[in-house]
Amino acid sequence: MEKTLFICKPDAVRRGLVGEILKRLENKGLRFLELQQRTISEPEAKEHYVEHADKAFFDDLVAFITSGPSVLAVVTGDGDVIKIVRGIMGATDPSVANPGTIRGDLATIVSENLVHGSDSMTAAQREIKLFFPNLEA
Ligand code: RTP
Ligand code: MG
Repeated sequence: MEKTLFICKPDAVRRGLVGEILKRLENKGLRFLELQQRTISEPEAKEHYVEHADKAFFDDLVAFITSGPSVLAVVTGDGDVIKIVRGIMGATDPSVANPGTIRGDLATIVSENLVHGSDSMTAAQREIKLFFPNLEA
């Protein structure tokens, strides 16, 4: 079964929205192979977001994602799990994310958009290995 890395970012934990967010994935029929609350380290954050290393918002992004505990999950289920999770999340910018999605319903600004989900099979494998190195591939 396909697997994806899912993160409830520090804003989700601070706002007490973890249950609400995870419930949406569970209600869809997805399951958690791993589920862990911890603060992402700066080296992990830089590696995780390496594709954005040259962007103007990179330093703010790293500071934000390391600013407090996150909830990290490996999500699985039937079907195209990576695409399904991205759909439940909604567009990166909450101001254009559709109602019914996590970002569309619960967030307002792009820098605090509550959740992360891997955007491809290659990214999912890389990100799961980064945060859960002991999980079998
Ligand atoms: P993520 O990686 O966190 O799941 O989000 P995403 O795929 O929907 O968006 P991506 O393009 O990968 O951007 C990563 C995170 O960087 C922040 N961002 N800020 N213009 C900006 O200020 C800007 N653009 C992106 C967002 O928090 C986004 O989730
Ligand atoms: Mg991304």
